[in-house]
Amino acid sequence: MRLTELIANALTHYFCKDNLKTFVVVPMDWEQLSMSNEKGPDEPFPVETNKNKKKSKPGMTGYLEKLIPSKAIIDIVLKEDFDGDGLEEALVAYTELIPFPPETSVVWLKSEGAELRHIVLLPEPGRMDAHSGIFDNAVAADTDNDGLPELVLSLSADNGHYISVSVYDWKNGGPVSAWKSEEPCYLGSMDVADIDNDGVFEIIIDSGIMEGKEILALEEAGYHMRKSCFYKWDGNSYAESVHEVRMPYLSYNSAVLFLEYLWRQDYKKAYEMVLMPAFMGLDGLDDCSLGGFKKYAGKHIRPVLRRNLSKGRLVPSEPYDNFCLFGGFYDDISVELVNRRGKIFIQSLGIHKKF
Ligand SMILES: [Ca+2]
Ligand SMILES: [Ca+2]
Ligand SMILES: [Ca+2]
Repeated sequence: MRLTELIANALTHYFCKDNLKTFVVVPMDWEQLSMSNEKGPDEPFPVETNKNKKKSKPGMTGYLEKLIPSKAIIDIVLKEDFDGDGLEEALVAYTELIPFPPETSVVWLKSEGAELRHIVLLPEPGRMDAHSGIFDNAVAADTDNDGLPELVLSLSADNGHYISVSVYDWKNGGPVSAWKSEEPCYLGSMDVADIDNDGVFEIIIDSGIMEGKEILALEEAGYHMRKSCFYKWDGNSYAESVHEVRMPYLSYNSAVLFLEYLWRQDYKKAYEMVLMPAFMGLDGLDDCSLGGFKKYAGKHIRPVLRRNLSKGRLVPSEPYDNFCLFGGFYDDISVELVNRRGKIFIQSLGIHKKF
């Protein structure tokens, strides 16, 4: 077929369409012509069109039902104006569990006139296998202060042990990779919020850290101390800053650190964390100095830690804002916490003999 015939053929199809209820059957040649005409030099993803001629549900739903394998699990559905043309596009992430390992895909679906077109957006290969996870979070938010949303995508891999966060921006009519977290984040979670109230969103990534292992049994399902970082657009890229861990992990981190300081006999640091005189009860009324605390902890707490840790590490239970529990061989140790003027203090420590 010659080029003029191709164009004429395509135009006929174009003007015969009335609305999105009718799928455009684009001739194969036109699809190729369309791709070669529209794909600019900077466009990194192939543009495809739906070629299925069967009758289908109208609109984006029908289009995607034909496109996505029927056994795939839909992870995320977003509808936003990503490219700033005033019309909303659909973004759908899905996972195919069979064959193993699972494979993830992200499809961006846009209407152009009465025609729907899609681009398959796959996660970039990183240190972890990018195709063997599932998308656990996706947010459309303006993180770079240009007034248009980017796609912030969190891929959870290795049975949820690691997440990797990517940002896609829209340039030259299609999505391009704008940023990705450097390291996979252990037991991570992603959120987007305007934490400094300047009208631009920051990307927040919380993740587990291995601190506390001196006293804690960090089994597979155990609770880990967490850290939090936020990533703020600096005009060129996303600059990393420390963010405060949210509750209940703020309490949990405090409780673990407190027990660890006592175990290491770092009484000064432990003392700075307690609410006095409450922590020592009646013993604290006459002397709640560092010296008094050291004597109290040496007599009532360290022997308990010693006898339990001689038999194995403590097993943490689900943390709460004001209460954290650690199971030892002989005793359960509870740590009660209180928030005073925005700071967490250790209010009391309970020892509960098991037998
Ligand atoms: Ca749009
Ligand atoms: Ca933006
Ligand atoms: Ca902000």
